[in-house]
Amino acid sequence: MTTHEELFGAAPDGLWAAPGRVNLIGEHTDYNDGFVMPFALPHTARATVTRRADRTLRVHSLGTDGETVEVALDGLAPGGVPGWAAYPAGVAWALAEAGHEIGGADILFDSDVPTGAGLSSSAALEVVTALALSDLNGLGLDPEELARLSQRAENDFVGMPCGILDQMASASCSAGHVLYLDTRGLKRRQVPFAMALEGLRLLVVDTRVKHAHADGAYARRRAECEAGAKALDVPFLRDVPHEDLGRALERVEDPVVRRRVRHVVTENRRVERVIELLDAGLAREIGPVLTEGHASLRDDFEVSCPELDLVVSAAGAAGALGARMTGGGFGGSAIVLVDEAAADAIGAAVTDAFGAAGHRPPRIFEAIPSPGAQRLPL
Ligand code: GAF
Repeated sequence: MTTHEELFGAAPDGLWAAPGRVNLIGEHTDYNDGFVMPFALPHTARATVTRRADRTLRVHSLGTDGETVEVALDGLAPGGVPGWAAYPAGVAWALAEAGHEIGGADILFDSDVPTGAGLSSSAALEVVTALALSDLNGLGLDPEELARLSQRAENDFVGMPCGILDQMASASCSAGHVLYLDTRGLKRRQVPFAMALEGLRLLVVDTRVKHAHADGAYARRRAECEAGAKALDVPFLRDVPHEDLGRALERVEDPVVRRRVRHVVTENRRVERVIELLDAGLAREIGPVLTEGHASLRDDFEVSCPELDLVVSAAGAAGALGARMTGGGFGGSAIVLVDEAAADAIGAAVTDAFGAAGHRPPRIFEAIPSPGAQRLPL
């Protein structure tokens, strides 16, 4: 395997890691100023970095075609860097736009966060870059600043209008905890989530499908939510209280927008229900709330797909406590809450159902709440 020294001719100054995530509940709520509840996966993007004396950024990824991409820090402009390198280059651009002074760097990336699986491989790449450049340039940025700069890179440099869920998860999650995050003001609380202690397991089922046009559909959902907020004369759908939902829906004429509003308002309420149950030590009981959330994403928000629906129905039929798609949707992954003793049988039932439907077998693994971005010993 190519080493940092072979590639760049110098030993790295440091090693950093940032994780992918799953979202337990709170989907498509972040860009509505609402609530989310992710936790970090043990899968990470890792970066070894050497400072350079000039103003050049060289990036290389072990997971891609082997090209080293070289960009001039002073010539960075949105849309100017194609492919995966737009993520780290976008972070360098966002740092400069925010007035931070950074020098050139050589960065070698390696990642085991599955790509295209809805598990935030892009956010992991952004956040690891932001943290490494912050540390190496003595910027001392906190997790919130790292997440905001990474989101800015993705929104304005890469051109994907995501919310801040993925970047905050990667930057600020904590091992053994789920992050309860209010995306309005980024107030957050780390909530203990020790499933094993309660005889539970949370499985990730990566369907290994990514349907086309996902990015365009995401942008459309966001616009529909903005149209809903406008129709209701509120800044964001977060400002529609759950108890006013019936009256609010009567005021939205467009039937599509009405369904989007209903998803967002009920989803924020589901996050609150899950947090109440976790705080009361009733983790088992979150299962039905997860499954209800899936139905809302499938029917009202229309971001699921046959493969994700199959995971949820097959897992439910095999005795799962609850299941839902996680992340943006249109393919990617689902999460399945199971009793530990039933985990293997439920995983096998989902795999069998995929076979019977003519789909490739899914990739199934256990989700262990893991640390957020950090510097590691070399
Ligand atoms: C994607 C986006 F990047 C997040 O910001 C979030 O909106 C999510 O989809 C849906 O909850 O992961």
